[in-house]
Amino acid sequence: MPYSSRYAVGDTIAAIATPFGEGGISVVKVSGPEAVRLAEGLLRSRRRLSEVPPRHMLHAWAIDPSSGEPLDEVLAVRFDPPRSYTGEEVAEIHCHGGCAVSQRILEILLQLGARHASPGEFTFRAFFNGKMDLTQVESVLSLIRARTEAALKSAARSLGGAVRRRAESVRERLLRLAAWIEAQIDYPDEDVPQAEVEALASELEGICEDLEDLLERMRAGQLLGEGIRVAIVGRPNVGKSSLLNALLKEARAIVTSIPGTTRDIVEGVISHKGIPIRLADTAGIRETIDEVESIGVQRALAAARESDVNVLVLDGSDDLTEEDLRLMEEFAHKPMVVVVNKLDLPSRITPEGVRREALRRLGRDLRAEVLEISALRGTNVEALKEALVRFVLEGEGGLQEALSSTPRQISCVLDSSEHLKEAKLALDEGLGLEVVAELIRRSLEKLDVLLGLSAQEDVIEQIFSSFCVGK
Ligand SMILES: Nc1nc2c(ncn2[C@@H]2O[C@H](COP(=O)(O)OP(=O)(O)OP(=O)(O)O)[C@@H](O)[C@H]2O)c(=O)[nH]1
Ligand SMILES: [Mg+2]
Repeated sequence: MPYSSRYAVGDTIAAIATPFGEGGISVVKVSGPEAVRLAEGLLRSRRRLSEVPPRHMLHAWAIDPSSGEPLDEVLAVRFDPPRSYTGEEVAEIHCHGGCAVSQRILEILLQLGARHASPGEFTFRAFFNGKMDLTQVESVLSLIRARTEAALKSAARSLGGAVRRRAESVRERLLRLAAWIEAQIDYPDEDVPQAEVEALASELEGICEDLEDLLERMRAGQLLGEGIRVAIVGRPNVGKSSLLNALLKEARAIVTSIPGTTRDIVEGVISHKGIPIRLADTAGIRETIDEVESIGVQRALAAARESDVNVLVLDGSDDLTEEDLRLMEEFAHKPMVVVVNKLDLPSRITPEGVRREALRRLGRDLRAEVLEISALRGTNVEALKEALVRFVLEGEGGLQEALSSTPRQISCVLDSSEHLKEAKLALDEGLGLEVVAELIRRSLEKLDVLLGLSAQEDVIEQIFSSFCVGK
């Protein structure tokens, strides 16, 4: 049973579910055993809320019980357990938008005996009552925060239980394997029929593949929510800041002809095909004795390490330098797009030339797209955006089936999958069924943490504390 000392359960809670400020309507939500009775304490209408069928709107007046004065003309609705968001009895009062009315209705409900809900408390009750697992809880937040349509879709899939169903199916298969091993463990290993050991090995492999597939979709979902982190790097004066400005279509970063202009990281976010691209313009990388610039160079290198993909900018009006090749070598191990800038000037570098030099330097083909652009004129900047999202579309197994997820979820699935790979290895190496069983048990534990079946109190509280009041 999920537990949290922050949230009590069993009493009736109330909160305003809509944002503070002016709007068409505001919704005051009440959940708990007394929800309908408390709402009836301030509603006047021809029928009582408890007499109307659940999920049917009732037209009513909200009355201030202390004065008998009408407050607002409202609509009210009730949901009976377990068919409500929290799984409990729920009443909602939909009043006119604006702060005063909803605030007064809430105050009356509190006077009548409701407790003001803490942030995320309605969702905690949904989790507590088994209406949602922890992955669905986290996708509520992703849904609220989604900034693009693609992110919204992947959050909706996770909220619908796509991660939960896949994790549960793996869990059930693992439980079956664990039970089978349990039954064999009393026999010496050599007595277990070889065919059955082979079946175990192939089932383990199949489950590992399912987890890998789940991971790929979750990573894609995370990229959709968080965006692709892109670091624009290169030696000084090649046009990195000009490129950032061209991508953002605004003069965000300072551009001058003096090498070493950018010192700190300059950030901006754009969106292409529904995928957020988080850009970081960085200081030109070179050896320097200037203390400020040198810190900037360290930050540039850190940004390039932490990014999902790097854009290495070269100055096409200049010769390819030793520094350019050194940077290419340094970043070649991760996704990269090489940009030959200043296409509007007479060119001294071609994409073919870049590939030839890279082959000589790296001893293998450059696994990166090479694009010619002009940051000054905006030529081919769209093609660069396209190349950046293509990397995600191809690298993360497509976004059609992306599932929104959090780093916590990804690390649970990753750990679970690692333990299973170890289990498979242990089986192949004949380490004995007891070792295999122990590794399967560890893998199962990680799935339990993922779903919140055995989540610790601090993890639960950390997740719910990022919610707003009324959710
Ligand atoms: N002709 C031409 N000039 C460009 C282009 N892109 C940048 N420049 C010029 O190159 C110079 C350096 O541009 P920046 O964008 O400041 O270069 P940077 O790479 O950010 O330089 P640092 O911040 O010093 O590392 C400026 O004079 C720009 O106007 C381009 O596409 N064509
Ligand atoms: Mg710059």
